[in-house]
Amino acid sequence: MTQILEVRGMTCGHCERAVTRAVRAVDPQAEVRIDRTAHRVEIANTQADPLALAAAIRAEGYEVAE
Ligand SMILES: [Cu+2]
Repeated sequence: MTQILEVRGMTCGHCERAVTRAVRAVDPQAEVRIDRTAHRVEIANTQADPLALAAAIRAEGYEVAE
């Protein structure tokens, strides 16, 4: 399944990598595509709990819309 999250606070490639790492820590098989200007994080090929993914991204210091 594919999940789309709205994530605020990503300003550069480092942020994108931090978010990608956080997602992969929850689900190593997840495919992550990020458009930071659109605040869009697409997580494909995942069975992970959306709340767990959001929590991992928040733990890196980014804001995830409900
Ligand atoms: Cu950054």
